[in-house]
Amino acid sequence: MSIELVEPPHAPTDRSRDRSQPLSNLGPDETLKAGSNHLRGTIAESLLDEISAGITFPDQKLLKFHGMYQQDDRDLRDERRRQKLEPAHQFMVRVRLPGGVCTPAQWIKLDKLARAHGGETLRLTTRQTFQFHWILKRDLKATIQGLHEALLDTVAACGDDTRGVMCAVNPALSGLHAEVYNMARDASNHAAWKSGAYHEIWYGEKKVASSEGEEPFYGDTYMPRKFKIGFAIPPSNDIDVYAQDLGFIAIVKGHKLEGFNVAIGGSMGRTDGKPETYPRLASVIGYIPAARVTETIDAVMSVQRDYGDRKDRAHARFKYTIDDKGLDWIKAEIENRLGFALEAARTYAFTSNGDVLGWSESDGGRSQFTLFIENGRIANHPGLALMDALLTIARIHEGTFRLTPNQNLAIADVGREQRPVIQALLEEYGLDEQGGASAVRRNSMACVALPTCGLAMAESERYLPGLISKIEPLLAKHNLMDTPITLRMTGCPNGCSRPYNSEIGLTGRAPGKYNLYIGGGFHGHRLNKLYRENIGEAAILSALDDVLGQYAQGRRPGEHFGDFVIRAGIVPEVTEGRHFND
Ligand code: SRM
Ligand code: SF4
Repeated sequence: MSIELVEPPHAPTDRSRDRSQPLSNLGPDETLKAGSNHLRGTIAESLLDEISAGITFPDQKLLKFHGMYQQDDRDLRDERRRQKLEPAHQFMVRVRLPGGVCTPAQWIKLDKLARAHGGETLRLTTRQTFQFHWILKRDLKATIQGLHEALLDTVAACGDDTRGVMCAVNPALSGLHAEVYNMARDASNHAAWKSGAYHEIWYGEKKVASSEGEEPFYGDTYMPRKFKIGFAIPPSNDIDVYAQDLGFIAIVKGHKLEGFNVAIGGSMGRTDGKPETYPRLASVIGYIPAARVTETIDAVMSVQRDYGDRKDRAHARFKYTIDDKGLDWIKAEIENRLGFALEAARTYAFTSNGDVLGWSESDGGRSQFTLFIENGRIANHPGLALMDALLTIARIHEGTFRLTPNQNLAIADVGREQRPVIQALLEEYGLDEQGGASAVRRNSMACVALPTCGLAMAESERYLPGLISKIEPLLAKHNLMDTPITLRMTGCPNGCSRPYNSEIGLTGRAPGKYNLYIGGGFHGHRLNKLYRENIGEAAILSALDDVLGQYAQGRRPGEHFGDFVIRAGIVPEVTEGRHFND
């Protein structure tokens, strides 16, 4: 069944595009959204079709707004093609989990669903949520309804909307964390799309007629592209606030939240060989009192909604709107919509974008254990029953879990009496020592890539642990095993592990081939620079041996690797402007 691509009848609330432009002049995704009956499309029918394990192409696109992606097992692709079979379709399901906070009861449910439908694995993502992979079409509804029982959903986890709203996982200040986390949760609820499509398709509810229009903010065509929001609490920049389309940097006096500096226009995605696409770090444009967060979200998002490129999706992120129109123009337009001028940005300082691993104290006598989870993969690995261990902990844990932006997991809000119980379980499962990993491994991230990601050009999650095992002897040789250096790998240039602001970045070009970037800022404040292009493992190790050796010899006390390679002239600094890093 095809979707009718017609001008929607309920235009009055649709401020989501320049109405002087006929739909036919816009990109195909715009006409698809506009004709989708607010994201219903024919998803319900596609789910019932028993002939294919997949769904129609337009429904695949709409399904993203519902937090799900049709994928296929790429390890099996060639063999199935040879056998003239359709690809081994399955679905990735991404949970909406603002700030990465979940309860033990929710964990138990997620674990159960993953064991029943998700290949007995869960994946913690770089935006603090869970992904299920390997879900078959026939199990999608049961999965979503199971999440619903645990008060979770997948609305807007993907698609041209707000995505997962991030929040710093600040172990030291639990009162402040609670306050800012509540704002992140409210922001997610406020900015998520509102159509009844989700309830009708996944929960089987009847359509409710409304005179107001289903999407008072988004209209019929939603955002031009994904839009990402995050809340940072200095001195930790764990959420990588400069990689967000809209970032809020908490300004705190004592332990009291005063307001936020506002940063706009961050994003990582780029395409090899297309210099008109580039990563850009967000620009700080001013300060707002804490009470103004919601209206600021509306003002900033509406500027992008109304001025973002709706013809060319490769040019549709907010960063391009800002660079095309000029930062001053965008800021003035935001202030115009807000009805007040932003105050001058307040002083703040970040010190790192990593996690503090192990036990740390919170105020009020509670503590938190942050567990290093290599690349966010939760499964029962040979010799490490990680999934079982976390389920056992969830069964007795009385606090919360916090998923970190570095794909790690904090067992948070642990009371005094519970701490020894949790410690004993960590020891029983061999999770207390964190495996003697190098500081580089503990500060590493890899995106999912193969075999599920349809865009991967090279391995990432399955390859990085082994590569680090080969880098570690070099670190040992240069006496750098305990020196934190951020290392991030992706299987393509899209930047899902935020590789372009790491001190060492590796982005996949082809099977076994990567671009090597160095010189990013230790706390995510500076883009790195292309150092070697399209190289294989031997060349990566040789290049790293050389630059790590120079760093070990020439660094100043406390100097980070990224800062050193710039000071030593190994790569030039990526400065203001369009932020090109290749
Ligand atoms: Fe991402 C697309 C995985 C964080 C930039 N990302 C994808 C897809 C859905 C592939 C696709 O479109 O078919 C990947 C699914 C792989 C799989 O099998 O699961 C995927 N992205 C991920 C995750 C799971 C990586 C991870 O290992 O944790 C992260 C999920 C975050 C979440 O919970 O919402 C993830 N993606 C990011 C980030 C980091 C961030 O947001 O902090 C970025 C860079 C920031 C940015 O948006 O620029 C990112 N993903 C992209 C892009 C490039 C976007 C662009 O504007 O250029 C794509 C491709 C696209 O959208 O066309 C993409
Ligand atoms: Fe897939 Fe590329 Fe994102 Fe990795 S960076 S998950 S390969 S889209």
